[in-house]
Amino acid sequence: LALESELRRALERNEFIVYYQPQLDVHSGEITGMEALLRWNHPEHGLVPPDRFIPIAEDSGLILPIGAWVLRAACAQARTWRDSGLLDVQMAVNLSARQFDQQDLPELVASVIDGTGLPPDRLELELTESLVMRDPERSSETLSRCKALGLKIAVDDFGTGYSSLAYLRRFPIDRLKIDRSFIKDVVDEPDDAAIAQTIIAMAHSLRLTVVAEGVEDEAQLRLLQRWDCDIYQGFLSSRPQPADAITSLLLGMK
Ligand code: G
Ligand code: G
Ligand code: NA
Ligand code: MN
Repeated sequence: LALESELRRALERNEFIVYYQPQLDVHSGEITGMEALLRWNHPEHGLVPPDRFIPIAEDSGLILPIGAWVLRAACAQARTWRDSGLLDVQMAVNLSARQFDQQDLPELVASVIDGTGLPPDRLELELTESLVMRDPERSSETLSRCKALGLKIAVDDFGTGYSSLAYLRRFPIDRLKIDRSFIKDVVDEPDDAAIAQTIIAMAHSLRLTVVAEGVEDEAQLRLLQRWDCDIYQGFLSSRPQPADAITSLLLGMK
């Protein structure tokens, strides 16, 4: 309960901050997107990672105002980068279960898109595989209503939820993110390599793009190139960083 009231205060006091992690084309190395990742800049404890407070925010319902804040902040930042001519790519924002269950989610997203002036196709919503599969009928309907706004849908942590790709394809999704647990040992574990390679091939045959998460070294990247994965994300390229640091990075690339 203490943490819950602290979270409520954190929102009022503007203690949340969005970090951004670039997503890159596996072959060209070009930045093709950014993932928005929430942090809490606690006045005493410093930077608090999301696993430490999102579950409490989720249980208390505070994830709704917090999530709306993240969505607005990330879209506004994407618009700023776009207007400055520094970067015009997709901004990926994570949604939790409570947000996905929100009846008026499409209206909220529409109001953020309108309010920030970000072109709708520059926004991507990330939902975990297990969340999408929890209530397939309902998910399908919610996803369709969101897609009608013109945005993109990515299925996060793919491979951990035991759903078949063929089944998942019935949903209006654009992209799969291979969970980083498969990428971690992809060089040394033949089973993980087989899984990753199979996900990539099957996703492509279903016209989905594939993002590999948690890429930390060159050997992993070389395999992803060989298997023709589309996009990667991970410490090899960049850790999640505040907007200012990303802006410097982009300026340095000009
Ligand atoms: O940034 P980090 O790797 O520590 O993120 C840990 C977990 O928190 C990931 O599962 C990520 O999807 C989740 N997460 C990060 N930012 C957000 C957010 O804004 N909303 C939600 N619902 N989850 C987030
Ligand atoms: O569940 P989700 O995919 O949203 O989680 C993203 C999380 O993965 C973030 O907390 C981010 O900090 C973390 N992350 C991003 N790149 C890497 C990486 O290369 N290695 C590891 N171990 N974690 C990463
Ligand atoms: Na994610
Ligand atoms: Mn993930």
